[in-house]
Amino acid sequence: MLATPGTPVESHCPYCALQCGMSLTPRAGAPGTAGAAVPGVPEVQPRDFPTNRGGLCQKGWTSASVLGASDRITVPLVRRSLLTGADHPTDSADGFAGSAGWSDRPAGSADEARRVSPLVPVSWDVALDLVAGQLAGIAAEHGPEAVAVFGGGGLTNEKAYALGKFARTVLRTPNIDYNGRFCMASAAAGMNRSFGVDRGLPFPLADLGGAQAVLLLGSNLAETMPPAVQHLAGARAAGGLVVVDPRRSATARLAGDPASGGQAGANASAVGQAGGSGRADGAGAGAGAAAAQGVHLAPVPGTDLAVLLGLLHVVLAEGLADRAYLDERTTGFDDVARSVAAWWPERVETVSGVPTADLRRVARLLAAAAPVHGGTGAYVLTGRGVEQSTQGTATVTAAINLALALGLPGRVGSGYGAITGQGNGQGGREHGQKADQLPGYRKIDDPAARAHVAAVWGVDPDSLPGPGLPAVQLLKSLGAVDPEGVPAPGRPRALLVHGSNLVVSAPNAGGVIDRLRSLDLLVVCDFVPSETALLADVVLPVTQWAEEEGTMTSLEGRVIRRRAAVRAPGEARSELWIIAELARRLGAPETLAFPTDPAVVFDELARASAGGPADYSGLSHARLDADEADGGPGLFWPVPAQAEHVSDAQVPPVTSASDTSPTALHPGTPRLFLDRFGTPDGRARMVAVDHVGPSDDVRPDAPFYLVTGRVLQHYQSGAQTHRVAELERLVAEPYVELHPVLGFRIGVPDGARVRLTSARGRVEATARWTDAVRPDTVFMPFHWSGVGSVNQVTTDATDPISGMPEFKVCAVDVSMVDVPAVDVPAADALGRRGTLTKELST
Ligand SMILES: Nc1nc2c(c(=O)[nH]1)N[C@H]1C(S)=C(S)[C@@H](COP(=O)(O)OP(=O)(O)OC[C@H]3O[C@@H](n4cnc5c(=O)[nH]c(N)nc54)[C@H](O)[C@@H]3O)O[C@H]1N2
Ligand SMILES: Nc1nc2c(c(=O)[nH]1)N[C@H]1C(S)=C(S)[C@@H](COP(=O)(O)OP(=O)(O)OC[C@H]3O[C@@H](n4cnc5c(=O)[nH]c(N)nc54)[C@H](O)[C@@H]3O)O[C@H]1N2
Ligand code: SF4
Ligand SMILES: [Mo]
Repeated sequence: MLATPGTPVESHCPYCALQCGMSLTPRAGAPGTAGAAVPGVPEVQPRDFPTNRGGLCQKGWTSASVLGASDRITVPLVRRSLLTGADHPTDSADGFAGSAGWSDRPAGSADEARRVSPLVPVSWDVALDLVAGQLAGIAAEHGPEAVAVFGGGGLTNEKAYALGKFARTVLRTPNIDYNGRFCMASAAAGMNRSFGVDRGLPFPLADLGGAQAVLLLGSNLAETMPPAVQHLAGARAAGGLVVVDPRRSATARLAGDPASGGQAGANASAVGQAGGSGRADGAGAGAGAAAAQGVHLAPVPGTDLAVLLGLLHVVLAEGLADRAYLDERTTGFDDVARSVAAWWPERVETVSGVPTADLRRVARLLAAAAPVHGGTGAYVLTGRGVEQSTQGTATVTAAINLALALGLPGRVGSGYGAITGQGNGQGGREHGQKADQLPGYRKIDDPAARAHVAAVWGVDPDSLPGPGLPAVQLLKSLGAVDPEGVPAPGRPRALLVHGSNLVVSAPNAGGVIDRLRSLDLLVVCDFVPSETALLADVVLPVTQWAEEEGTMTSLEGRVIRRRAAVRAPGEARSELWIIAELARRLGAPETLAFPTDPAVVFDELARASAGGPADYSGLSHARLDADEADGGPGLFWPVPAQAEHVSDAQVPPVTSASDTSPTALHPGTPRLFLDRFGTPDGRARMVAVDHVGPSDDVRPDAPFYLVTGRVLQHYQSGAQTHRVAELERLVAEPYVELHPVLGFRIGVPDGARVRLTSARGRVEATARWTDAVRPDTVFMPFHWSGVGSVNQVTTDATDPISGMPEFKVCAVDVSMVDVPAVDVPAADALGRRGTLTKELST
């Protein structure tokens, strides 16, 4: 149901996992409101929601403009050379809103006609028949595993679920994984191993407000979730905010440190800026806040594990552990205690550069905040800075061990959490688009899980494939030929991409682009011509957030509703419809249903999840709507269908006022682990881990650390935010942060063009001098493509347990670029499929 003009629709921001509440008001009289033929851009206003409390960041404020992007894809596109005569479009057809179409460009390397053939608009029937025909042919000749699927943590729960079901039942391929492998995999692996359940924050975010200390490892919350900073106010006031980051990030400045004079609000330039239009960013997000209090530790990149082992060493050596809690609620403590014995502070300082005095101070500060010592509570939180590492799972484990030793997890007002990143980064890892997983966070190799889900789907459990390859290995395995050009049977030859811009965001992106090139068929669903869409054989236009219904699961595990406010432009369709149409064309029997109504898909998802760790069986769109209308507290999973089915009920069952049935509804689980952990014996497992260091360490020919991350104004690959003029104006080009001492030493002045070279490739950008980075380290955000794409340089080495790539740290050489390279689109720079340029209409 679409909104009427002037009537606000309550929904959430399309971008990050904070899922700030916003209301979308279709403009009165504007096109795109109910009954109108073309899309509109609704007005965005923040609304009060527990994570953002009325705040939005610049991306949220400007998010609606992407709905009306001038190069929005509005019809299916196919390489002309793949079409038979009858399918050719008319010359006047135009697949892009507001553009004059796309023209051919001379071929870079013309060894394959298809690679240089332009993308042309076609009807849905032509596009879907072509995709289904090619997929069927490839699977018939090379086996079902020759078709692979790549999903995304931005997809709604319904889409992620439908995609996993489609892959396992129609394509019957094991090869499905998603970009959450780049994002959440190490946190997930660590939490599953230690707690038996992976919900990023096992408590509501607002709980942080009462804590006396918060240890933030590798998270730049002040730029990546600005409105969330208000939840740190209590810890800051108590002098207990500890930020671990090799950079003095905007978040580190909230903790204050000697180099910035311990000043409050020093982060104003990063978080306090007002989107260029006088708007305030997240409420209380830094500027003007009370005197910043806390500690900033700036370890050598990739040495956080040593720091955590050292912190636990001090806690144990000084008798600060919560022994009663350890005895009652954990196993494995003795092993862990032995393993940290060798990490005395002086050794940690040698490895990480963190002074022993700081280490002791932080250990004592955290212990003092712990309930066992009469504190009001402490949290240990991790972000991508420590998780995107070949020892990411080990580092998360060490963070959990520290929290357990202090008696924090499973206590109201204390705990461990991982700060989930993408909009549906939490739900996206629960419903079956992950290589090793079935809906409800079930394991695909568990016979009972297979039987349950197969029964919901109406298929034989034996017909379900087993685990597939995790993302980085999957991408490396793609292609009809191997990297040496030799035909290689058994590799995936077709790839369907839903919600990821791999060309920009995958590690060692040059290699990924080569693998994408070597496919027989690349199909990309997107709403804008991302760099990955520009490499595709078929591009299918999809709806965006404000044009569709569904659910998302926030970083706290709260299941929330996404609602449609405007109509989608042209022929853009929901992925649910695309999946259903492909399933039908691929001969799925009537009994194998692919509903297109998100509420109906959700009901099936709920049944499939019943009894799994992420149990949504007590939820429906109607219940979520009613809870919100009643001003309810929100519903956090697990929410089993029947209250009595919950083994770990933390709150007494309630009957909803809006529900007339006599059955008690489960109220959801805002706080996990209060009585027991999700392990078979109910105790948290402490696992001994050790520090090894980054896979690509500094050496004479690559003497500097490169760390990568984000900037406030841009989101991920930039496919969306580069299309927002206001954000582009604020951060217009790729840049590299380097310390003035380094700049002097190697002769790279501020503002010069600088080149970073690694064993994989090179990247060029503008040098920005700042003393916020260590002199041995450079920092670059990953939001750009082409010569400014830092993932041309990053390593694709992965964590042995989680499969997560080491985005955060690698070794580079840094040099001055004398002659600026010509900045060309990524696809074109690679001299093949990128044969399209957009002609600007004049
Ligand atoms: N503006 C913006 N916000 C976003 C996103 C975005 O693209 N843009 N993306 C969303 C998503 S998907 C995610 S996953 C989150 C990510 O949110 P964060 O984890 O906060 O983001 P990053 O900037 O990737 O990394 C955080 C910090 O890690 C530091 N770091 C790098 N190497 C190391 C190291 O070895 N040790 C330590 N301790 N720190 C290190 C970096 O300097 C950086 O300041 O943000 C979400 N929010
Ligand atoms: N060097 C470096 N690289 C990194 C990281 C880092 O810190 N450093 N961080 C990594 C992390 S944490 C992440 S999460 C990844 C993210 O990187 P990507 O996976 O590339 O994520 P996005 O840029 O959000 O790309 C999403 C794409 O899908 C489209 N899209 C959005 N919603 C939908 C939808 O509902 N359906 C479809 N079909 N398309 C949609 C968008 O237009 C966009 O083109 O990047 C990773 N890469
Ligand atoms: S913090 Fe995240 S959810 Fe909130 S407005 Fe910004 S991008 Fe959107
Ligand atoms: Mo992410």
